[in-house]
Amino acid sequence: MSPLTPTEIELRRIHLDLVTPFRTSFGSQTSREILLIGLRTSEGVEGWGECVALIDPVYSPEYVDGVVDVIDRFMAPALFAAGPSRAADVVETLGHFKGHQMAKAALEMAFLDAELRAAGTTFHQRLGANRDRVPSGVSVGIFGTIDELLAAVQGYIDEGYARIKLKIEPGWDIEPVRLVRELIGPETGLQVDANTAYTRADIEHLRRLDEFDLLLIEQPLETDDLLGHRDLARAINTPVCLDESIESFTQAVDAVEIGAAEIINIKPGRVGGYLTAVRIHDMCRAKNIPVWCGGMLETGIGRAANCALASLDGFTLPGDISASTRFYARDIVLEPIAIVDGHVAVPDAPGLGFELDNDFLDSITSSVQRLSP
Ligand code: OSB
Ligand code: MG
Repeated sequence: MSPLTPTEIELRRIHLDLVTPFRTSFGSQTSREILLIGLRTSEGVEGWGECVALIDPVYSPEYVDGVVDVIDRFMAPALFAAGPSRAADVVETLGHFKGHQMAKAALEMAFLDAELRAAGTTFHQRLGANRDRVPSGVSVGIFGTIDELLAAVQGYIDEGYARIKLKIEPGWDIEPVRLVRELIGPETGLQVDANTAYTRADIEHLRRLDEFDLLLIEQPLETDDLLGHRDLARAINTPVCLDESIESFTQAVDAVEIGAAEIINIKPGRVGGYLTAVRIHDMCRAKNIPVWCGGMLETGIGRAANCALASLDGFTLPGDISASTRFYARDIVLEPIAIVDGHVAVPDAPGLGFELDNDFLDSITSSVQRLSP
């Protein structure tokens, strides 16, 4: 990969309505305000990244306005000052700024897309991944009634999804899981995600999930409660998987080492970028810890990149890589991710693997800010 010299970093905010409200233990979303990063370079190359930060700091500390601020004031100036850079240099260039993983990841992603396009290479090739399609799982929100939940799950089963993930919280756990397991039968993969809604006092309660043969329970306890997750993992049979708690390579190593993470949900945005995600994947593979690719309701930009990442061999569980239509009536890319036989195809276009639908993108753009050296 040849280094690229950034001449402009575009911060573009877009608005997209969700096809159906998505409720988790941290809140309900009906639309998304997403930050896209456009990178232009003196070599005449363009690349795009998608920031996975939500509009409020309710999943992690980051939120869209904060990301815009930290990029505008600190990160873009550092990248301009660094001059010609490869995507692999971005982590180090931004390394002296603490935290802000999603901001860093989105910037690295734009460099990655640009340099892959310049080289005429796909992300999949660069990763040296073997599979050309990956199984597709779907994340199902919390509903007002069990009937609505079962109807939604049946719809996803009819679409062919390879596994179902149910969002849970206290008061919406054992019974919904029991009824969904009855509906989908013993063969279809089923897992749950609590987004930190439980405490160490709930260990006995969560043990009741053991009878449903779940693939895993994702992030039951608080983000910083690694020892609580270790104790839970020892107490129940359902494998404990961490999402929110893993914000870096080191945290992944430590969580595995102490037995707090029996499985890891790898989200590139949460860990500071795709290249760090690959390092976590490699480490987990060496330690026989299964990983899967999480989702953050991405547009076709992030979805394309996630498909390529998830085609690495260590991603042995289906990811939250659903069809674009799971969340959006119309995607911002020309070839939205689609599901065929329960799988999504790994993109084979140079770059991260998407082409923007520029007319539609412009029509949903709420603001554009252009940063230059
Ligand atoms: O915890 O995995 C999560 C969406 C937003 C924030 C956090 C999470 C999720 C999901 C949806 O579960 C995953 C997807 O994009 O399909
Ligand atoms: Mg999660």
